Amino acid sequence: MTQNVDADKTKSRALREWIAEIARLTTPDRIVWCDGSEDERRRLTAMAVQAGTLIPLSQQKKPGSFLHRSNPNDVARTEQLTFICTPNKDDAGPTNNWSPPDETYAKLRGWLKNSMRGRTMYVVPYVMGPIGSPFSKVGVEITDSIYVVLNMRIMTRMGSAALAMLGDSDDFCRGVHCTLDVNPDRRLICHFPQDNAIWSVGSGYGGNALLSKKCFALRIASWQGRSEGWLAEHMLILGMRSPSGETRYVAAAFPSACGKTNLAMLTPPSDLSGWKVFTVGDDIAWLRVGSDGRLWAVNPENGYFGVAPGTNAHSNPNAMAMVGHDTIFTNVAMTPDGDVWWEGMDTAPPVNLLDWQGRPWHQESNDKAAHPNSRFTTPMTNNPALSPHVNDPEGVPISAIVFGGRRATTMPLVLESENWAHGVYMGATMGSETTAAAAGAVGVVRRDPMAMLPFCGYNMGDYFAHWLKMQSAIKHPPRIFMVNWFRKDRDGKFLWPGYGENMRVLKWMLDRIDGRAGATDTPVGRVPRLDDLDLQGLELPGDQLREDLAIKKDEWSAEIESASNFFEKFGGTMPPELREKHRGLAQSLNSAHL
Ligand code: OXD
Ligand code: MN
Repeated sequence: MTQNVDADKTKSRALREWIAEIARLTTPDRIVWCDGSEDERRRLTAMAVQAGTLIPLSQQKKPGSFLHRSNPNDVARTEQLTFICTPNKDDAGPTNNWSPPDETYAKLRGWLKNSMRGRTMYVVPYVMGPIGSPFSKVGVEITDSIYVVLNMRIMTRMGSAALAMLGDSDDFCRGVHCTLDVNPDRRLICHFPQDNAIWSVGSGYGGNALLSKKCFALRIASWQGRSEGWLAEHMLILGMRSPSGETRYVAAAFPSACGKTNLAMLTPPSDLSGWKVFTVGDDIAWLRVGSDGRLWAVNPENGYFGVAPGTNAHSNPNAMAMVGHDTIFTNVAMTPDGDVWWEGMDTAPPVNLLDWQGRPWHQESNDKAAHPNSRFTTPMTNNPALSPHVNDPEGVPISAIVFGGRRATTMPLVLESENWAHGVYMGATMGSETTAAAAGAVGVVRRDPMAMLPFCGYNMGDYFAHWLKMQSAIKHPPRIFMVNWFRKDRDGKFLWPGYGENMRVLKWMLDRIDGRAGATDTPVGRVPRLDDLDLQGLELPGDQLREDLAIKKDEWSAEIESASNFFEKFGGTMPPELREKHRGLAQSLNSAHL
């Protein structure tokens, strides 16, 4: 057993000491430092195939790609087992699970004692953000899972570049991950923001185990953002190039599995000729105020961990192209000729399919062939719509912020805020129906402010205050909008075609910002009239669109009531400015004739 960490691995004494400390606790048979090389990828992949962790797919149909089947008890994020462990309970706030740091460390240390005996400990250094950017941050994840190492290699800038960036510094996020026996009774995802540390035990699922993603880039980074004056958000970033060649950028927050990856790499309808969308990021944005007084965004990630079901040549042609090679699929179905399949792929399920658990599957079966939260992990360089500015050290300037949820009623297709504070109010009160990305009931409306409910690493009342405070630093703030692609008619049919057609809504936003498009004022925000939207070539009955844009008093009264109850949870930490906005809105709604 190697417990002495070679000085030649890193110049950072703090890193060497921490690795040695975790090795003393977990007593692995060997320690492997990951360098991120191609050679290493080949070696680890061969080992994962040998161990049955990865199943090779057909090299003709899906070159360089593999299938992983997880333990069936470990297929989604487990919010009830996710904790913010701050010394003071109030710092975690009423929407996070909290446990005291000392007690939690002691419990986890107990579970981890000798947990890597007979196993390999991988040390995975990684950078979040473009290499060389002053905004990028280093993390190191210790893990006993090859699947995690290979996914981290896709999702982050992993290996020697991270150690070079760290140098002799002690400033890195310390992530300890151990799968143990994948037992839900010994599963916990714990964050210690005051120590820049994460301990995740008992799960191999991406959102729990790839510690760079939700754990570091959102929960820990949101805490750091508050003290350093920036924002870590659950947002995609896209660029829209107009026919005249100008590119503008939008950052958009949606809860998990609401089509963020689709929107981030949208293909505009042919009727909007000359427009093109570029992806900067599909899940996370780090936003800072530039010296020009605008808000600038970087995508800290290097790949996509997207939901497979529903992805097809219509909903996301770019994603279909990018998962065609060098991709790790998790919990999708497998065809007899070594290809993958999932519900909503738009091809009939092939015969002799194996379901996500490797069992024979028949069309008559009541069970899904692919798990509803099955995923692909793909390098961003596979994306045909990748922005040429994705590695720009300063990021890209943001013209609009969009909040969105999955709502069958109430929320119109699009709503424009009056100003920053109103936009923050919209984000703070947003709600969405739950999806399969987290364990638990699907389809229940819950408040999910800024789509950050499961990801904010501190008290959300303070988080709202931080958002409001950012206004004074942003001289040229982006305009804030709310969208809903999911409103339904009385028969349960979607009112808006969605996918590529969403470009029409994004275009309206840019036209609003430039003063080219109209809108009508309502007590809850500005809404386009039918002829304010560019609808050329879209066959959509006027009544249907009118219904999609309607603000209904009874629905909004219920919405305001539900937001009031949510605000109550925060007591004194809820900023008075938001309470004031809420009261004003309730009053104007009351007196309006809608
Ligand atoms: C994700 C999620 O995986 O939000 O991005 O759950
Ligand atoms: Mn997400």
